[in-house]
Formats: sequence, C-alpha cells, structure tokens
Amino acid sequence: METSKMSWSLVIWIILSLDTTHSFLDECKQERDRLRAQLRRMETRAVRQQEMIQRLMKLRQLPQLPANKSIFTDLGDKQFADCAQIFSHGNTDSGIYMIKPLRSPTQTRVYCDMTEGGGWTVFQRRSDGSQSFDRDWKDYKTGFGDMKSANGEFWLGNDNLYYLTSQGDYTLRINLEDFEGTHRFATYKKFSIDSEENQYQLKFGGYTGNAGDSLSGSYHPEVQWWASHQGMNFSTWDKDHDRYERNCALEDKAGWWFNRCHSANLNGLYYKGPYSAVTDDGIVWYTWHGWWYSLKSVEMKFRPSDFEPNDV
Ligand SMILES: [Ca+2]
Repeated sequence: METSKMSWSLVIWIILSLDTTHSFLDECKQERDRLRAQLRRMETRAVRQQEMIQRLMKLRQLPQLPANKSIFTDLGDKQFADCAQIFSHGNTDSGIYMIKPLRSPTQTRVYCDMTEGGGWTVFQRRSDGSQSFDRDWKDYKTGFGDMKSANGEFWLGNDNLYYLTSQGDYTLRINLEDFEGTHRFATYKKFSIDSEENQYQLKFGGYTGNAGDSLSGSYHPEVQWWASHQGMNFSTWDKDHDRYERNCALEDKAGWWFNRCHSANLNGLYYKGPYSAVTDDGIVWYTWHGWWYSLKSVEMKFRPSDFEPNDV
C-alpha cells in the first residue's frame, strides 16, 4: 500500500514536471519570437538612421551659395545712381545690379551688399587670391576681376569710384577677416575719390570701428607723415604718384593710395597669414595684424552717410 502511494506521487510529480517544462519551452519560444521582432525593428531603424545621416552629409557638402552662381538682377529701364537707391526701392537681395551714377557716361554693373543694414556698393573684394591685383593704371581705371561670383575678387574701377562718390556724402566701410576666423571692421565718413586728372585722390573723414585707424595713421602721430593715406593720389607700377623717392606700387605689387609707402594695403599680394618678403607687400591692415600678416578676406564698400539702414 505504501509502495503504491509512493508510485502515484512519483507519477504526479513527473506529470507536473513535464507540464512545467512544456510551459517553460513555450515561454522560451515566445521570448525568442519577441526578441526576433525587436531585432527586426532595430535593424529597420538603423537602416533609416543611416539613410538620414547620408542625406545630412550630402546637405552639408552643398555650398550655401554656389561660387559660380550668376547673381544678376535686372531692374528693367528704371535707373539708380547707387545700391542705396536700389535698396530703398525694395530690392533687398545682395547681388549684381545695373546703376547709372550721375557723371557716368554709361550704365555699369555693381555688386550691391544688402546685409549690414543694406545699400552698400561694393568696390573691392579679396577672398582667395584667385585674381592678381598687381595691375597697371588702365586696369585700375576701368576695373577688373570676377564680380559675377558670390565670392569673386574684383576692383570696381577708379572711374566708377569717382562717378559714385562725387554724387554726395558717402561712408566707407571696410570689413576684414584673418585666418583665425576673426572679423574686424573700420568705417570712415566723407569718403570720396577724385577724378583721373586729379589722380583719383583719396579723402575720408572720421574713423569708427574695431580694426584700428590704419588709413589715417592716427594711431601713432610720428608715423602719420609717411603712413597716412589721407589725400594720397592713386599709384600703380606704371604711374607713380606716391611721396616716396622710389615706386611703392612697384615694390608693394599693388595699385593703391600710397604715401611712403603705407600702413594699409588691401590690394597687396595674397599670402596666407604671417609672411616674410623683401617689402611689406601682403594684404596689410597695420593696426590689427601689423605689416607682416596678410589677411584672409577684405570687402570695401560705401553708402550715403544719411542712409537709414533697416536692421541696425
Ligand atoms: Ca615715388
């Protein structure tokens, strides 16, 4: 009787154990299926993330404004004397426009910078050294370089500078950038360039900014007599109007309003930062980086002094 009782107990235990094992196997299968489903979801998500990363990488590689993009805006028959008038007429996109300054015999294309309050007529840009600024009188008279590209290097031309700045009271703004990515600026009131028969003489008024007053040499009165560009005539290697016994434009390889010779030469050779040479012929703004550092980018522009900017 006792043996029979034991046998029944054993049978019941075996049955219960089998049932538990069966149940455990079921749970394992369910867990396996759940994990497989989770893995598939994660794989799908990883593929999508990879695709998104590739799309973002492609977007990052696209330049914000293609360097060779044409940026000319045709305003039809309406005539404007400078970029400030174009801006005031409601055209607030930076780019190339046609203008007709009062004394100019023809229409001319100019690059209008509608940032920093808008209305700026740009007459010089340096950005990558792609254009030579070591040019003769005729090239500086008529202008040269690449004005069509968004970042192109150019000189608008001394005749145009005369036609434009003789129309009224203009403020000059010079934007500078070094190879560390730092930006500085200098502004001068009453900016004007005289006619060719007066050798495109440079005149300017009071300075404000954070790049220092290299144009007037006021940073050091003792150097002003030879470093100031106030009242200087324009010189090129083939027309020497400087106050130096030799030829500044020839030695410093630029057209500019040289004295004997300069504390600013923004048309100098395109070195990349610190340089050494026989003369200080880099793109120099003395009061910021001295004579032996050539700047990365320069922009020179002007607008009427009574212009009312829209965001400054
Ligand atoms: Ca000379």
